Amino acid sequence: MLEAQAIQTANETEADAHRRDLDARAEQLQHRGSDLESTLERLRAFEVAVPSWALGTGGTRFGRFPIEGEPRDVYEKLDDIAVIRELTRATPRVSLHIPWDEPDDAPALRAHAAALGLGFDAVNSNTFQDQPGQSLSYKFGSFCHTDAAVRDQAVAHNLHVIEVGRKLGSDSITVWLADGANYPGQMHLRRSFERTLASLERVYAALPDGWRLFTEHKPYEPAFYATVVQDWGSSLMLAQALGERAFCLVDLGHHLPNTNIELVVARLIAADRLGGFHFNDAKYGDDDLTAGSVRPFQLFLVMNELVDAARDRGASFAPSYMIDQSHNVKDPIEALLMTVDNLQRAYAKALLVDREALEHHQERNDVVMAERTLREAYETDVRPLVAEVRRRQGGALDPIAAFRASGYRQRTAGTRSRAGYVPPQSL
Ligand code: RM4
Ligand code: MN
Ligand code: MN
Repeated sequence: MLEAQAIQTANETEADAHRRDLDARAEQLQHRGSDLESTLERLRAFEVAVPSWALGTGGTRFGRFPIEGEPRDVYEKLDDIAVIRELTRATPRVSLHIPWDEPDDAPALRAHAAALGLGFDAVNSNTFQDQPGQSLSYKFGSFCHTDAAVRDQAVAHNLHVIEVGRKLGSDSITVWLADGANYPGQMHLRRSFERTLASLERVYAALPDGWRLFTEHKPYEPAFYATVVQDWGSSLMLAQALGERAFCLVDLGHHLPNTNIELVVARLIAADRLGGFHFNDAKYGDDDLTAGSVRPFQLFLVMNELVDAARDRGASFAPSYMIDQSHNVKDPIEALLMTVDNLQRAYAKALLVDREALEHHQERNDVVMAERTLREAYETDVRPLVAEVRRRQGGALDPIAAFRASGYRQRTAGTRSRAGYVPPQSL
């Protein structure tokens, strides 16, 4: 946690400038016919889960450059996520990865989280790597494997992950499969999918009451010729075959270049199967960069679909929002603070879209005015709105400035000795 007055002290230095910016924005919005208070209220409802694997410095297969003070275990990761929650007031849940962050004592971890004001979002299974001591290898797949014993092992792992999640108070499991082939002919394209579905059916059958199962598609990597769950169509086929508690998870980095991701989102909403997101950004592939850093307009267009769907569907429309990033060169805490801020900005802009006007222009095929309606919202400087939502909940006007001023990283550098410490996985 931060020291008691850290956020207030940091906010005092920004208070006057913030008030001026907010007043100016309020006047502008009033002039346009938008209501500031109701926008702030809806923006406040936006929450996103932080993945346990994002707090240590990430890496690539070429190397990893750790920083002083990064967390050494899952308890310290939660401590860091609690700091992100204190500063942003928008990250009350953690998405846990098993076995990377497997708790030795789940009730103790749950109590540690609760003391920090945190709960648990979807738990994530891992059959994309062999773990030490594991009897059978996933080299040629897990759920799709030709050998029933390997499939059984992968199913058993997922049931274990559900059990851990149940103890933590989670209510969903995300399954991302690396299963696929590197060469033509290696894998029977239809049968591998059938075996994957049959394995997932066993996981689905074990879901506790009130739980949901998310399948996450990804076009390539680590399989470079064919991936079993390569796209949203395959993911949707699985969800529809499994049952009404199975949904598709959209990781923004899991699309081929130029894919219209907002259209993918719209289709999954239409099928009532959009389960959630892994937010991040990408230039080329599954780059796991800060959400909104490279393609902020795309992020806005995705948020626009979500706000539009919430308007049509009401309270029943509640996808899980999660982050999935790897921080190779930024301090992970600062990267996540930036991420949450970027997500809130994109969401705030989407809230400002004049939907009546947009529909009016769409109905009349007025292309220019329809596009201008979107641009008007996108080009609004919503930073004062996002800061105000944080301030009203006790968070920081400028989370990164407050974080730097707090000295938290210097303190952890002093207290988290790396002697005997095994660094996190490089992906
Ligand atoms: C995958 C996928 C999963 C994540 C792993 C670490 O590419 O995005 O969601 O758990 O990476
Ligand atoms: Mn992901
Ligand atoms: Mn990924």
